[in-house]
Amino acid sequence: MDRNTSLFERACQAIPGGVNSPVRAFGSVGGTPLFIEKAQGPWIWDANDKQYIDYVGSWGPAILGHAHPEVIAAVQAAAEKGLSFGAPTEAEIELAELIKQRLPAIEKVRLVSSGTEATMSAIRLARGHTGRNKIIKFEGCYHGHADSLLVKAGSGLLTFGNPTSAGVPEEFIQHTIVLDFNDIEGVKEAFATHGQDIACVIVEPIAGNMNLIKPRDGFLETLREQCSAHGAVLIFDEVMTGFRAGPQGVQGISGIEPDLTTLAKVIGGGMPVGAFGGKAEIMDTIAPLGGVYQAGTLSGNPVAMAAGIATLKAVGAQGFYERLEARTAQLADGLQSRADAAGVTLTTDYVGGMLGLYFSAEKPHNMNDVAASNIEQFKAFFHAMLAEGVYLAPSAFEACFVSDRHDESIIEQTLSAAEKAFAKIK
Ligand code: KE4
Repeated sequence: MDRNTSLFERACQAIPGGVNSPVRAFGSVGGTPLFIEKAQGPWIWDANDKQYIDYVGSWGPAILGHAHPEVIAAVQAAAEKGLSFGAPTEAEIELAELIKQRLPAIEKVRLVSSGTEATMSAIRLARGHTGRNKIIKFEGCYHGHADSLLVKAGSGLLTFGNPTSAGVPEEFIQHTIVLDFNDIEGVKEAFATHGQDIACVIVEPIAGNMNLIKPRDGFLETLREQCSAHGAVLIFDEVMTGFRAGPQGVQGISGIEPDLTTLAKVIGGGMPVGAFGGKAEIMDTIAPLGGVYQAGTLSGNPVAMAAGIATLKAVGAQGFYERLEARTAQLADGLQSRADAAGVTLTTDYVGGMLGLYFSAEKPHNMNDVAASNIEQFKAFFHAMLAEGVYLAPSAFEACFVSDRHDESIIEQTLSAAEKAFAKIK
């Protein structure tokens, strides 16, 4: 029997849905999820020892390619000195200082163990700092699974068509205002109505959880202006785009300075690390200095710090992001030309090491645009590529990720697979 199938059957006996995170379950594309045995560079091998070119990359962390020798060596060296102490270590200072150096908007940063912890804590901090309750988020953006954010969220919620989670009391989301991504007038109206009650706006400055969607001109600027005018905290959730879209994430690309930034994925290099940081006057409201409580047994874990430090040092190399974006562009342009040649309606977009594929004639500007694309054709393309040994994100509502190890030949192999896949699905 196919070992993915037997492992999945076994997993379903012990783990709900057989997975520890819903989007892995292939629920929206159908079929049996791959159980990964090992990974190296741009490749993964499944439980049948079949090799794939990987464009999930652990949903962003594997920007150097899997099992980068410098990261592995740093993790091994740290592990030999003990795994966790529940006490401060120098490694936490080193990672915090690296983040501050790279992102000038961050004067102080608190390290945690996931993106969800980072955004949940940043929201609490914004509410505690302002003394206000309301928050603004955007439909299709996903900020992790904290209760007040599970409203019209993206990623796995969109994938399974339940954008608002069960189990969240109405009272927990009554202060959550949900607007359409890129809806500039909607933002102005919300502030005109609720301005003095809004603690923060949280946004993926380039959305990656309803597929890749870029901000329209003026959208981020409007968020900045409205937050400044009304004393609300602007939170850029750069868990996915941080050190992925570019060396300074979207805040570097846009020149818009958020009050708080949330990070994870790349800063952990594949180990559990999240972070929230920003203006010292806001960050100093967090315990033990201020009254907003936040804590974590494994926050700043030394082994995870070692992975994050090695990763951030490696992405800081001269020319890293130019090389990364050139490969992503080669992939996007190649997919577009092959889809055109096959008569398949496709558009693509990209930034840094992130790629969006849309089976629609136009690039999407919000979640409804993505939902209106040809989802069935995406599913067929996903499976046709899987059969050709290419592992795309198993959802039309996710972005794909390129690593430094996806060199020109890997991209060309991917495009050859796509040519066959487009011929199959047209
Ligand atoms: P985690 O709690 O999964 O570390 O981070 C939550 C999160 C917060 N903010 C943004 C912008 C994110 O993209 C995420 C997590 N991203 C998804 C990928 N679409 C994680 C994959 C999964 O849920 O398994």
